[in-house]
Amino acid sequence: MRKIKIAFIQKIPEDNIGILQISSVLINHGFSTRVWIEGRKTYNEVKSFSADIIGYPCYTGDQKWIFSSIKKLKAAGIDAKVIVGGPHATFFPELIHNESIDVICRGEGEYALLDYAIALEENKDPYGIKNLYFNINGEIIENELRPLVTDLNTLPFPDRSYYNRYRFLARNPYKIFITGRGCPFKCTFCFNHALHELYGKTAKYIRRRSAINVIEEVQEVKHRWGIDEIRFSDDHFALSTQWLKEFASSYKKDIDRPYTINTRVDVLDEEKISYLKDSGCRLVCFGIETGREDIRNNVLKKSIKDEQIFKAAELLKKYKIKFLTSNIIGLPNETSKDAWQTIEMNQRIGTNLPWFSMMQYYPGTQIFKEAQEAGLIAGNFNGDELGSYFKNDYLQQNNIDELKNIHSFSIITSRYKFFEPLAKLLSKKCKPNFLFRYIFLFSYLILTIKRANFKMMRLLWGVKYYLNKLST
Ligand code: B12
Ligand code: SF4
Repeated sequence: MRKIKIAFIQKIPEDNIGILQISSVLINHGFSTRVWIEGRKTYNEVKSFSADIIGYPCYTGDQKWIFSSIKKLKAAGIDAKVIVGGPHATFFPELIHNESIDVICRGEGEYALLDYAIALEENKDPYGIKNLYFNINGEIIENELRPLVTDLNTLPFPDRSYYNRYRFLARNPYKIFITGRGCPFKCTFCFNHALHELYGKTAKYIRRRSAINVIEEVQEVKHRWGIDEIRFSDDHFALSTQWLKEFASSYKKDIDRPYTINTRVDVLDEEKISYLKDSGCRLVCFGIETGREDIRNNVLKKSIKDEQIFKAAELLKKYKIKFLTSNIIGLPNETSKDAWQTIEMNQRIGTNLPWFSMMQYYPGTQIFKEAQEAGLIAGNFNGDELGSYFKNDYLQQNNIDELKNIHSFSIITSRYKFFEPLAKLLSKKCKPNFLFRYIFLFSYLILTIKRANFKMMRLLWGVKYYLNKLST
């Protein structure tokens, strides 16, 4: 066993596959690691663990939480190297200028953090390690990116051993899995095109684990901790017919649990849907984004036609698979008429679970640049204002109040058309207010309960989860 110890601290009690994956690579190389979900006892426990390196995964909007967590580390007398990775560190490497951070990791973290831990273990100079930026008393060192992990089957399964300490997570009926990395599309609002560009055209960006490798991992988790339902968090689960065919036949035989996936409608055909149905897929999530086909394709570069959405919805209904749609309100220069068109499209296809976010402008994305150039977001915007998918208080657009109201009524009017005339009137005439927000929060709660397919035991788990969150 090596001397150097690595602690990870995450904010929310969900399986964070990124850090679990890095942790398993470190363990395989003889390092001790541990993952904490931040709570009251965390800092004392991290101190007793005597961590040498403390790693944080950072999503845009989480940076303030990370800074406050680092302060608590220092207050507890913990003197370890702090490394921040994940999407925000990748697209906003300026984070390294914050003096409380020693290192940031851009892109994939497995072998970058491993090399860093080895360098500290062996007292070697770490400053040339690829993917890493260093802040040495104000002097910044920036290293280039290393190639992506090409064969995902070579990675050990994510280290889920923190289930042994967080029993409520072990009992979580939903387990999250990732079967691949990368997406071939270039939607302007998503991190994929930005990451692809960062790695360059020649990089093998789209990678998939073999179906057998995935089934083996699911079997192991099912055996050790139990699984009620699976959420495959891949951006595109149904990309390849051959992969899906192989997966579906083993899954039914060896796992046999309901599952949910994300995919695009243009890749869904009857053959794929039949494999999904036969193997137990309960819910398919896909993006409509906006009901305006021209905006969807010209501004968002989604490359999805309305007719492809209608066709996929019909096929999913034919096979009795429920569907959740992702929709966005608050696109650049969006009018209230455009936003209502999005809601009307959901009414028309009979979406079971219409999910609506307010547009999030993440640094590094094409749409962020365009909105900034058009003066829709302030020049010094650095993502600190981002936080929840459902808020956007920084878009400098005249109709932002009306758009916020439409968002508040979006779920309810997508399901109940008769509510639309009143919702239109209220959205136009009133300022955003707490009553409208409560209407949104209530409809979102119902959507979440339906999405989770709650049974009594799951409901009890959900209550325990929140009590646990409150007590930590
Ligand atoms: C599943 C998922 C979720 C789940 C679980 C999140 C979690 N904590 O794991 C839920 C639904 C809870 C969720 C919530 C959110 N998510 Co989310 N999510 C995803 C999704 C679909 C998969 C994540 C995943 O497991 N990827 C696979 C792993 C292997 O990759 P990875 O996480 O990027 O990790 C690698 C590197 O980033 C790096 N790395 C990551 N952490 C660290 C830490 C250290 C120390 C180091 C060295 C390296 C490192 O190494 C890892 C291995 O190579 C991604 C999209 C995607 N395809 O990645 C979006 C994504 C990560 N989410 C995103 C966002 C914005 C969020 C939210 C902030 C949304 C919100 N406003 O509430 C929250 C934040 C939650 C939180 N604080 O943890 C964005 C991030 C964009 C950005 N610029 O930050 C993404 C990229 C989607 C997008 N639309 O662009 N999410
Ligand atoms: S298809 Fe989905 S995952 Fe792929 S780039 Fe577009 S939004 Fe991102």
